[in-house]
Amino acid sequence: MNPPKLYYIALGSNDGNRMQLLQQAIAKIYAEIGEVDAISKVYETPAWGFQGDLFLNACIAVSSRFAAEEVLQKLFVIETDLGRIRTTTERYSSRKIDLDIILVQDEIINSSSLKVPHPEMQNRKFVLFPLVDIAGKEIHPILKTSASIIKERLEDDSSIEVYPENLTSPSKKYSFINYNYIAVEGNIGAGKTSLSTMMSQDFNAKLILERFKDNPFLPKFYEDQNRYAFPLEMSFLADRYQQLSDDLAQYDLFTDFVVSDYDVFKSLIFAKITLQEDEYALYDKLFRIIYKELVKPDLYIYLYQNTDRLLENIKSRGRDYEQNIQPDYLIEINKSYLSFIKSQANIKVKIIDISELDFVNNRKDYLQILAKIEETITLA
Ligand code: PH2
Ligand code: MG
Ligand code: MG
Repeated sequence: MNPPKLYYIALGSNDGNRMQLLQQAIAKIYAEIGEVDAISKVYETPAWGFQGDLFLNACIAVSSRFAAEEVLQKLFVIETDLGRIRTTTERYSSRKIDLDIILVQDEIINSSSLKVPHPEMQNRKFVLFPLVDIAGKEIHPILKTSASIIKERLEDDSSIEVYPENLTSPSKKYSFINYNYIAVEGNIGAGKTSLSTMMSQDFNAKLILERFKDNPFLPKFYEDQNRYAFPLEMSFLADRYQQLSDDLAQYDLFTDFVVSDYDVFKSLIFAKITLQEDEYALYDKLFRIIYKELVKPDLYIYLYQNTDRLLENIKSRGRDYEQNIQPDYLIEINKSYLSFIKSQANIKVKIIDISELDFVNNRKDYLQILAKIEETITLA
């Protein structure tokens, strides 16, 4: 999961209800592209390079996990949704909304569809004034100078006025960041690692990921279940106990916010399915002793995903030893999780049905999941 990148996006409008169009564009950028970290003042400027009505211009900083080409495509769709009509005849014409990528961190992009930094930025007051409000110190990766210095060197002598209204940020404040420890659970391939990684990036949380790769019994187990189930489950339990007790001890659970992509109880859930009855009885005894010692999550999230999509995800992530997993096995794991969840009176659990969602590729779906997590705050 790529960490978010910081995009500076210039907004302009000289046709229709300009202020409303800028605000609507920001709302859509927040819903489709990423967190809006900063918003400049609004400036009124004469149309530059063509005859037309006065523009309102502004600039925003957006942190997004999407690649620049994807962001460009999404901006294009937002422009169209807001009534932008592109004429092919003239170079410039009046427009309801124009959304341009100005800077993407220190990246230089030179594709046929996208040039970053925006090749005209150093010549335009209507870009640099708002940009410097929020990004004065950012260095232009080709000119090797800061946005503030580029602004001082401007030769554009057109007029520019601060507009007396401000744009507002659509960003939400979430109370769930006050939890100390959230565990994200779910079936194999449900998206536990993706969701916990995204949350840790966006909310500055410490991330604990299961070290599944290190388990030497896992590939053997998928070859010969009966023979390797017990050592597999024992070694998972030992690893999980060690990791959670080490990692959780490392953080100050009163000040840090920790997210993990598993909860230690999964050991018992899997053991119940994979072990013989007598083996399971022994395993359960050991599990209870270990479980007592561990910090429990303040919130246990269960991502429910349907079997077909689990199988698709398992296929597309391509771990060799997982490729023979059968639908029945996944169905049984899901049942086992749900019966565990029912039996837990002392842990706050939130089941989130993600079978109709794609939170990795679709930010609206991700925001919907965050809203569901936020609901748990008001639950007793
Ligand atoms: N955008 C243009 C051309 N001219 N002039 C002003 N004042 N503001 C703009 O945003 C603008 C422009 C091409 O995108
Ligand atoms: Mg433009
Ligand atoms: Mg444009």
